[in-house]
Amino acid sequence: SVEVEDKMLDKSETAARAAAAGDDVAKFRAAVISKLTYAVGKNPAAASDRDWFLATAFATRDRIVDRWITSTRQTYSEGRKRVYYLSLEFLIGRLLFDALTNIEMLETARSALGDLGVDLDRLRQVEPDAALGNGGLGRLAACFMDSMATLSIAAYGYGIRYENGLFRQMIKNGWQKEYPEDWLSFGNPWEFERPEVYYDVGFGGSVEAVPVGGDRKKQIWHPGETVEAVAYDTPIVGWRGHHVNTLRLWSARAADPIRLDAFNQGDHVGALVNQVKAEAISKVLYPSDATPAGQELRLRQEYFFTAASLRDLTRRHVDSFGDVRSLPDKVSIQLNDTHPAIAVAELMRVLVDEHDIEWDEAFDITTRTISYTNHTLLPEALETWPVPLMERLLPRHMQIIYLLNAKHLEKVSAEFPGDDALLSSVSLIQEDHGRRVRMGNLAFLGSHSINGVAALHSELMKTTVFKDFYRLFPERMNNKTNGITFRRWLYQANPGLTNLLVNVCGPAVLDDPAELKKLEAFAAESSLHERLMAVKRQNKVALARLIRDRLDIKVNPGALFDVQIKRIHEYKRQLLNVLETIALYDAMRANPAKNWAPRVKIFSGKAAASYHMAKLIIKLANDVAKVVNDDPTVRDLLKVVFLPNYNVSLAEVIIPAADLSEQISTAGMEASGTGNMKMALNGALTVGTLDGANVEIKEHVGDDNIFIFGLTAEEVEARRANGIDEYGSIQASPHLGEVLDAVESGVFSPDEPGRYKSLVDALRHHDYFLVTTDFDAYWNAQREIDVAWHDKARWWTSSAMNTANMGWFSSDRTISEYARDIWNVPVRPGR
Ligand code: T68
Repeated sequence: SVEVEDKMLDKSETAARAAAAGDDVAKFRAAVISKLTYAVGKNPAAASDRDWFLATAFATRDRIVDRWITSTRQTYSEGRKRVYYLSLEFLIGRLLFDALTNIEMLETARSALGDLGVDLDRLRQVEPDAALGNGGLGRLAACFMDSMATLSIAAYGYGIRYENGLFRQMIKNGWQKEYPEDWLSFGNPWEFERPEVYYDVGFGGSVEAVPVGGDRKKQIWHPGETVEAVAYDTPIVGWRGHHVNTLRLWSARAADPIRLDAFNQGDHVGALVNQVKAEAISKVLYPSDATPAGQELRLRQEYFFTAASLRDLTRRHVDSFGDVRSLPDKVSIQLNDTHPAIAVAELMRVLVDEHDIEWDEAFDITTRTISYTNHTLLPEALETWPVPLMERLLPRHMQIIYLLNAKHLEKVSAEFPGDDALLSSVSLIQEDHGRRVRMGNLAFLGSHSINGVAALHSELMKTTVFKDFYRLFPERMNNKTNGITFRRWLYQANPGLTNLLVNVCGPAVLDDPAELKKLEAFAAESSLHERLMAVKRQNKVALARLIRDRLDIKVNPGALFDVQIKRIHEYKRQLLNVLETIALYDAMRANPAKNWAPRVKIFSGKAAASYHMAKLIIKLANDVAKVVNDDPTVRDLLKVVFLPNYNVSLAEVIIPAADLSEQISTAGMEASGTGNMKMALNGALTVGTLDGANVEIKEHVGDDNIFIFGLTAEEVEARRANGIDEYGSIQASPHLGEVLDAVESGVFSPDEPGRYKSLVDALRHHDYFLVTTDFDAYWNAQREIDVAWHDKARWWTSSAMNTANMGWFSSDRTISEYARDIWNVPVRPGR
């Protein structure tokens, strides 16, 4: 463990601080005992680790609450502009170390518990992960919450309090199996239920046109069904605890039973059915990433949390400022992908129907308040909803969407007369294959800012999904390259490296990641290399222990840890990595004495339950692992590991131990990536395509310190247009043909030789993701990596150069850009 705090003090202060610290340890110890007794109801002799965890979390939470109330009151009294981050996903992970690190109490808590004979690191492990997200999009929202608090932005996160987070993955006989993740079963010490804060959210019913004098009519929506959204608040404390924001998650509750009874005319069983239906909304996170779930319950989730959030924020705004007309000056609403895009229609409804504001003014208020972030170009991932479903579930919103569309298309045809192709592409309604509402177009039309999440992705948005919208509103589109919070992904996950960096770069590095650059001056020094190696070694030993405990596989911490961790997806090309692993295995067996870099290939990630190809790739990785790990010829050269149930906590162990970071998506398909940033920051070298943020990582760390291979996005597009020559690629490759033959014929699946027939068939004939095309380039990059690995001076210089130059990828930088360019709010780094 590191005593980071000590490094930040000059010597004259140290003694005084030590006395104060001792005092604080005693206070914290007393607080934990008090919580254990009066909040958990246990005496120390009978307390389990879980009881101690709860008591410690409660004691920690108390230290946050006063600052939370102060922050909230300050925002109110200063009349500050507020930012609302609407996201269907927040992939938070554990909070105990996060909170303790940010309020600089980690060592205090450690000693206080130590005095009681309790090990803080053991308590850390009993906290369940809050996995209210699928992958990068949800994790980005969590990093942003940390940075918005750190920069003292008055921000609220709004989402859903799913009872079941992302499924727990088990690997049985090599296959993924999904089990529910019941993260709330032992209570959640971080949240505050607010039973008094709830809103009715309506669904269905009808719209009545009521005359209001002259020939004017007012539309009144009479929902056929209402569900209550109840607030649960979690304080989010920023770095050094200067500012605390709120993450408000909505839970669905049936409208009160008496009303239900009336609704069901005394039918109690019917009432129960309705209760179950209402409460289903917040029961479970949709576990598909990058492909829309396309089901009614999903649309209900989207409207449920968007409507509740808008009601809550307009109420707060009117309380503070009296009039909804000033909304754009005092409120920014950021839509995290299109999941909350119905906000555009809902805000129009609230302004026009409930506040009697004229249509055009309402639309002006809406667009100046809302902005939208896009996270994918994959056409199959763009959300659309069937018009009949929308009409049934949200009849008034459907009217509003039609009206928005009519006015929008009218303007477009005035500006570009006769351009029917343009009209149909920018329409909010897709007309072919059954009429559907295009949520991306709705979000774009209703926003003043539309951003992508890496430079390449934002450029591609202008030429693909939003090509025609870009013609109409070029000034609205911008880039905000993603970032990660260094508090979680460096200070908490890698205290060894953090300590080293504080020593070398000075304590200011903890507040200003640009200070990491100071490492560069020492990057080539062998004394630095020794220290970096020692830190990495320790992290690898810890990971090796975890691998042994969970999988009963022994790996050598001296080998190169080659890591691919992310959702399993064809475009991310875990298959390319597995095929290269097989080729490497063959080559090692053929020539074991060659100068190979001994490797541990580490895979981890979940596949959507219905994504058959992704699940088959998991099975292949596990089949290959079995063969390789049992083969004595490569015993000291190669191991293959698939770690089950990838989540934030597992990532915190793997990332600091990675030597090589696999970022090998088909160019043009990964919007940004953020795992790439986490591993590079922790000193791993990247092997990657010119995709997403890899492009910018390369620019920052330097061409010599990253291994880039494969087709560019432009070349990918050209190949797809001109025909992908799978046969030619396989013929030309010295290794690939043999690998495919082996997989196809059942070498890795003797119990079912035909298991991978379809998979190999697809590669031979419809290789959309260009695995065969990029295979040789990838193989060659890996052999260059073998050479670099043996040159220890070169490797560790590169590793240092990565860490030294990743400061720009802090989510504090990203959020500062959102604040300046999109939200127009000040940032105040709390140094
Ligand atoms: C990811 N998207 C991008 N989507 O794939 C990744 N989608 O490149 C990027 O770094 C990250 O967003 C942050 O910008 C996702 O993670 C989803 O998880 C998702 C979930 C539901 C529906 C669609």
